[in-house]
Order: sequence, then C-alpha cells, then structure tokens
Amino acid sequence: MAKYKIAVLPGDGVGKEVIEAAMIVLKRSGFDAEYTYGDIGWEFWKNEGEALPERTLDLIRNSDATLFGAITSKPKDEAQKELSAELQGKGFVYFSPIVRLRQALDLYVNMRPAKAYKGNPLNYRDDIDLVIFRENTEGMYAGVEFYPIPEDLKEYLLKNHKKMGKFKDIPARDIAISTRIMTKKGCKRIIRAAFEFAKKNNRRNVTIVEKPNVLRETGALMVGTAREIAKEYPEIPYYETNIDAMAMWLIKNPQDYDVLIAENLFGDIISDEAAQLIGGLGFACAGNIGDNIAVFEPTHGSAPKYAGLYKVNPIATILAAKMMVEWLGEKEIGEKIGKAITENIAAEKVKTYDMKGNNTTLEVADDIAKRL
Ligand code: GGG
Repeated sequence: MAKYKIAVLPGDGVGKEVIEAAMIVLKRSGFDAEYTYGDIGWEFWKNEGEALPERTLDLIRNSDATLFGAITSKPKDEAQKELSAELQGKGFVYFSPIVRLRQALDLYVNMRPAKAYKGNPLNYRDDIDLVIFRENTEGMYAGVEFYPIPEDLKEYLLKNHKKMGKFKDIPARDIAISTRIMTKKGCKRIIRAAFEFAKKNNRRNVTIVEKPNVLRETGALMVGTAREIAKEYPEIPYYETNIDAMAMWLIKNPQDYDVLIAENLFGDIISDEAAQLIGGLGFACAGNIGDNIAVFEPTHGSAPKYAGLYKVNPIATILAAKMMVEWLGEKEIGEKIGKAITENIAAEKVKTYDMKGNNTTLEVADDIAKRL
C-alpha cells in the first residue's frame, strides 16, 4: 500500500496540462503515493449545476493532501446562461469553486511563497525570498454582499452609523454593500500560523500588512491581534505596514521582507505583485491549509486562450507539488524537486514561452524530472 493518498483535481483549461506535467515530476521523485482524480470546474457546473460536487469535497477530506490545477470562473449571469437546458430555472446558483472549497473545508491559511530562483532571467532581483500568509476564509472575500441592499439594512445603518448619513437620499436599490468581516479567531489563527512558520524555518522577520488608519475597526482588530501574538515570539523582528505602502516597498526593497501576513483581499493583491517579482504567475504556487486538510495549487487560472496548446509554464504547479510533499513531512523529496527546478531554470535550455523559450509544458516537466 502506498504511504499517502493524494487527490488530484485538474479542473479546466490549462489546469489539466499543468497537472499532467506535475504528475510526471511527482511520479519520478520517489514520493510514495496513490492518486485519485476528482471532479471540479466548469463542465460540472454546466452538467450538474455544481462546479464543486460534494463527492469532490469528500475525496479531499479522505485524502492526505490534494493537488489542484485551475478553474474557469465566470460572473453569476454568464454562468447561469451556460447551465445545461434541463437545469435552467431550477434554482442553481454559481459560486466560485475555489472560494467555496477554501470556506467549506476551513482552509484558513493561504500560504504563497515568492522565491526568486537563481538564474531566472525574469527575476526582478535574485535575492527575493518571501512568504505571504493570506487569510483565506473571511475578510473582504467572506461573501456577504448586497445589491440592492434590503430596506431594513439601510434603515438600521442610518440609525446606527453616522457615516451612513451621506447615503440617506440614495434609494436602497441603487446601493451595493460588500462587507469585510473579520473575527478575532480568524485573525489569531492566520497570525499564529505565520509566526510558527517563521520560527520553525528561521525566517528573518514578520510584517503585518493592513490599513488600520482608514479601516478603523477591522484593521485595528487584525493589527491589535498581531501585536498580542508577536509578544509571544520576542526573538522574531515584527513590523507593521499599510497595504498601500507595502505595494510600494515590494518594488523598492522586496529583499528586506520575509513573512507577510494579510487579510484575504490584501493578500490576494500583494501575492500577485510578489509573483511578478519572481518571474510571474508561472512561478507562483499556493497552499490552502487548514488544521488537517490542505490543497496545493498554482495561483494562475485556467487561461482558456492557451488551453490545449501545452504552452504554459508548469513550474508553478511543480512548486505546488513540492509544497505538498513538504507539508506531508517529505522534506528530502521536496528539496530534490526544488534542486531540479533550480537546475532547469539556470540551464536556460528547456523553457516555455514566458521565459522566451519554445518548449512545451510537458517538455519542461520531463527536463525537471530527468534532473531529479
Ligand atoms: N489555481 C487557481 C485558480 O484556478 N484560480 C482561478 C480563480 O481563482 N478564479 C477566480 C475565482 O474562482 O473566483
């Protein structure tokens, strides 16, 4: 019997291709696993009215870890039109499967490393090595939104919040509200995870990225909680930065930062910015991690225009596979994969179009696998 049970969710578009590539590397790496493929993505929405079927959630729950490719996601109205004729009008509503997956399985950490691999001509600098801990279940992506807003909500806000006064003459039907819901528990666990990671891995510093001078309540909760927890790790230098300043510092001196903690939306934005500093989305991976369940993925989407062309860079997904084996405790195998990736990049021979190469997704994977 294999040591690990791994769920594999290729998803849509190039998701299928990058997963095929990562599997070449995983199977050659000595990682002892049995793989079960699961359903997620657009075809399941169209045919079943559910892009993330319950059977897939069960597969993830019953596996040691999951490797996920990419999904196509469309706005609600567009999604509705593409639902198969027999499911139309039956009350099916489209939800982003990736957001639902994170929330349904309570995968509260979204860990996004941005490490510059030596010799990558796409690096902004060669000395960038930071890890973003993005809160993954609440904040601006909690999903509590209104448009139009209910009359009684408008009334309540007019009565209870003086800042609402300026909207009093605008009809409720013309007002949209998105909430940024943050809880003490949610703040505590993402901050704790970041400090524990920093401690275990001898990282240089931890920075909380927020905006408490404007987002006075939610921002204060996050920063206040970070200050409390930071006191338990006096050996780790702790900093606070506003999100807008962080966007600038990441360009000015990214090498000075190490572990960053951010709310869901802020973390989403700075992790794409950080990805660009180390070669773009072809090098950006993420671990969605809860207490016992974890799903690893490239951060890029399904890139429909490239689907079927075997053109996109598989390194982000191979890095996701590396993160997965390391999370499972297989440090040596992870290091071996990391070394093979470093060699492939430094050789500058077998590379995809984003690196000004002509090789296919699978040729890059083969080259990395041969170096293991
Ligand atoms: N591998 C990550 C992925 O597939 N991302 C696509 C995505 O996040 N789409 C936006 C959404 O589903 O809300």
